[in-house]
Amino acid sequence: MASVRSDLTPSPWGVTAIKILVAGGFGAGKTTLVGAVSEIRPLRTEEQLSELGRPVDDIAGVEGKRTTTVAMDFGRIDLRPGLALYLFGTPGQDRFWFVWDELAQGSLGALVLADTRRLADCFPSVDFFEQRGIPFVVAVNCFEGTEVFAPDDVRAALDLDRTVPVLLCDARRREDGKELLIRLVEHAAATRRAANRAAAN
Ligand SMILES: Nc1nc2c(ncn2[C@@H]2O[C@H](COP(=O)(O)OP(=O)(O)OP(=O)(O)O)[C@@H](O)[C@H]2O)c(=O)[nH]1
Ligand SMILES: [Mg+2]
Repeated sequence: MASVRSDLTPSPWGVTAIKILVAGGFGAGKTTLVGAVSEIRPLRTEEQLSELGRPVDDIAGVEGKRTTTVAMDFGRIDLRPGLALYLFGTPGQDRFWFVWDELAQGSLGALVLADTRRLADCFPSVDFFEQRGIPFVVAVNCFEGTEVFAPDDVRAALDLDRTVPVLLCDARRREDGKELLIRLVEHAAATRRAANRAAAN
């Protein structure tokens, strides 16, 4: 897969391209978020959930779900003129883990979507980005009818570092998605500055 440059140096034609991953557990709303914010028609790789998959596809809590991502989602948004974000949505199910390393190459950071009905499902994403030193923001997707938890409670439950932003969102709302992406880019830039300072001392 061709990698997308995700440093903050503009290309010769003046556009800075940043690669962002949208991760999180099965059914947390990754495909929905990429589709909501993308300014191009998003690429999706959705397949029907089938009776055969029932023993391995745990749809408890998302019983209305009919399809699942089997490779990736792809979208693009210009946060401002000259700053393009390329969004790569990961597949949520364990059996597609093998594509994650490839997808993560060259990424500036990640959004980790969390569903508080199945919070533990986002642990593997959190571990993945922590282990690789990839900055991430946790976005709690507030599905209707579910209990709303304060961001600090979610941070404690996930045992996150206090520097990791935790935000509430509705993955279907474009404005929420944009806000998350802005926070992520700011967080990644702050993380990089802190690392550079530490290296200089
Ligand atoms: N009510 C509500 N439904 C949502 C929201 N976000 C996603 N959904 C629905 O929840 C289901 C799961 O969303 P997806 O975007 O497919 O989730 P996903 O994380 O891409 O799922 P996988 O690729 O299978 O891991 C879909 O039926 C969406 O329409 C939300 O914020 N509120
Ligand atoms: Mg999906």
